[in-house]
Amino acid sequence: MEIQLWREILNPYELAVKEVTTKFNHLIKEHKDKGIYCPIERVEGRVKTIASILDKCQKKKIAPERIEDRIVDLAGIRIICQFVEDIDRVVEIIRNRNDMDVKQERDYIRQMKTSGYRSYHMIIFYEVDTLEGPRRLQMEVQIRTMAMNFWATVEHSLQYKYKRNIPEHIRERLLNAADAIIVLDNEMSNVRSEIMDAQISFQIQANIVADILNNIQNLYNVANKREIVKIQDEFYRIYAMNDIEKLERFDKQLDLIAEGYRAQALSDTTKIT
Ligand code: 0O2
Repeated sequence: MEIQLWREILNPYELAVKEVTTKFNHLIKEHKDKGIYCPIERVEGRVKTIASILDKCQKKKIAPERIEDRIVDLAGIRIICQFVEDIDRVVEIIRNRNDMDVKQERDYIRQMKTSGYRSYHMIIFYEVDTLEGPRRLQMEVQIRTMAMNFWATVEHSLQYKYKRNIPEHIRERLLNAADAIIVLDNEMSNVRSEIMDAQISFQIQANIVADILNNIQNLYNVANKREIVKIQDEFYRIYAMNDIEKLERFDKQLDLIAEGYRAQALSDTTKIT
């Protein structure tokens, strides 16, 4: 097939990967802004390489005109979670989205592959707008924990190195490692709520500090220098106390000060007119 033709085929898939990755990244941001725990740690996306497509066509005897129909992972999204429990929440999020239509689900977590591979797979339909009009494309979404991802990445490299014929002694080691990953994920699940609490309060604190700094920056335009220096010193003093409630109170006080300046500016304008 001509290179140009490959481009034409893969172009809409590139758009789909970009759009879906952006949407999930935005979801992470929305959680952060609201100071709530996000079940998605990070998102990756890729369009399958031509070499890998050719490889799959050969292996599965797929005719070139059936590529888009038979190869469901031309566009692939990988969602990495911190904890196994997060995976079900992400699956639910995807099932409930209006812009993604689930065609198939495969749970390789409850039913691990013989290789030791674990991950939750969803094939979805996703529509993109192209010059030629809307295109409804298939995409594969792989959802897994960071630990599962570590295992799969290493195993994938070994499969590549040994051309899918990994020697028996290495395969055995990989299976042992897969068992260790299950233990690790379970252990992390046991401290999940502790870790979540810590991460949420860290995020809330980061949001408050960002708000305070924003307020101080705005005050530079209206307040006098001496007052700003006083406010800044007060902020550093409270920040050093490591007390989120005190920071929150200080943030509210700053809101009131800013509000006072706004009211004053408004009455000054009314007086002039
Ligand atoms: P690549 O290079 O990642 O794109 P099927 O005939 O449908 O049962 P298929 O199409 O391979 O078989 O689907 P499956 O089994 O759901 O696997 C789809 C993808 O999951 C693979 O894509 C891999 O990315 C990943 N995967 C599946 N099994 C394994 C495994 O044992 N180890 C690792 N590391 N990844 C796995 P590709 O196209 O095979 O590979």
